[in-house]
Amino acid sequence: MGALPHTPSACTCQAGNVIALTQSAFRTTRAIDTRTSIATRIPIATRISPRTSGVLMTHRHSTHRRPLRLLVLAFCAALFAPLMAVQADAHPRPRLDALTTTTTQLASGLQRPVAIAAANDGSGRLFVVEKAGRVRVYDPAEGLLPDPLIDITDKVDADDNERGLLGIVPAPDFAQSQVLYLAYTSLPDARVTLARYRLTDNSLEVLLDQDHSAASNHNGGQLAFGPDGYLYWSLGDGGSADDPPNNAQNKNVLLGKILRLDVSKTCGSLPYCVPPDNPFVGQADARPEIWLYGLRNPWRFSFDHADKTLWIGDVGQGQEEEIDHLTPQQGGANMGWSCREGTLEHIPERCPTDTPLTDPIFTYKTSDQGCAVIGGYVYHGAYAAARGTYIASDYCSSTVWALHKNADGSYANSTLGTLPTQITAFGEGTDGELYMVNDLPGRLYKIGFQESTTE
Ligand SMILES: [Ca+2]
Repeated sequence: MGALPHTPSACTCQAGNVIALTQSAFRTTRAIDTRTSIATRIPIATRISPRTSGVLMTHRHSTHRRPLRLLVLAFCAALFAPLMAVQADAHPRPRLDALTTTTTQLASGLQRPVAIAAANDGSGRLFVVEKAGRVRVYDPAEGLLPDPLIDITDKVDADDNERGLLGIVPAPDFAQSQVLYLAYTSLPDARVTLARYRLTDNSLEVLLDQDHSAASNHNGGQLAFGPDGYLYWSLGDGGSADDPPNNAQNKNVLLGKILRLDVSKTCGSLPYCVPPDNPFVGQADARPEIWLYGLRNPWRFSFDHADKTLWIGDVGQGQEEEIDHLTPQQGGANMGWSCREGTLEHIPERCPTDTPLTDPIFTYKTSDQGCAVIGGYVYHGAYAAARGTYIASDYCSSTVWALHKNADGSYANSTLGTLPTQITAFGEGTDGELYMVNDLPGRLYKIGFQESTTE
């Protein structure tokens, strides 16, 4: 059985033996990419050790030297004030190379879990999607509840490795409405489907679907509400290899895209509305629902609600796994596939002559360093040194990639060790903490961070 978002022939991971490997590797690995160590990019002002500052501040003053000391302090304050102001305005600067991840197992016994969403109702619950068509509940007080919250297995085509119930997000007003949105491959004709589920009456209302019967891989399936309140949904390119119909570059079809929808109201016969500022509204030969195109299998994406940016993990074919980072002003961007795979030219005759391509901000080698990127989240939890860091991983290598945008627009990256094997998805708690689930092991973990103490 291969990776969920991708079916690599090279990945022959078996659940049992890789778990054992991970338990030991997890504690001992401190894989730092020294070629791109973030330490060299940290401005000097931020490298002042708190310990040194503390010694300075607690040094006993002699009374007669106080005026001179005050002058020195004033000079130092004047010298550093502009730098500190710049730092306060910029992103925080975590020392990525000093961190490793930890995991705490919260639950086991899940059947091929593929997505996590936090209940935004103050309960602290996590909703965990099982590929066959169930939504399970992890309650912090009760653990994993035995009965599913939702069971739509009779509506879900979970054939092959990549079809199934793949995405979930609660409505922004979930606490009152008890509405969730689901993304799945539907029976009987394998359409990738966006639907609204009401817990009040267990009703399922299809909002939008797209034929995906030609091949079973690359279903996409991430759902998230953006900082703008609109619902974003990712769809894979239709599957097979090399995107035979060139769907991703064809704006007339929804495959190989991320869509942006207003699901808070209806428009005419549509059970949703197209936001009027979507990039292709009113344009001939383009579906107005499209926000981004040229994607292969954007299995997992997320928003950083602190700066409103969008992070995408787009699974590669055989050369490069890629991570994209876009501002809200980049709607309409062409992300390159299948003209390019990652940063590499793939099918040159499909490269547009009139449209610039948006490059990934980070890539790694598919066969050497993993098999399928699992896009994650920017961390905003309790561990201060990791805040503001985008965390992603890979289904086969379990490597934790940490990315951070520097003030000059460049990106720092580091690896923070490895996670338990076969990660399929990250989740973000309402408190900014991160979680993960893994495929055949069927476990839910909370992710933490610790400072490395040894070289
Ligand atoms: Ca791309």
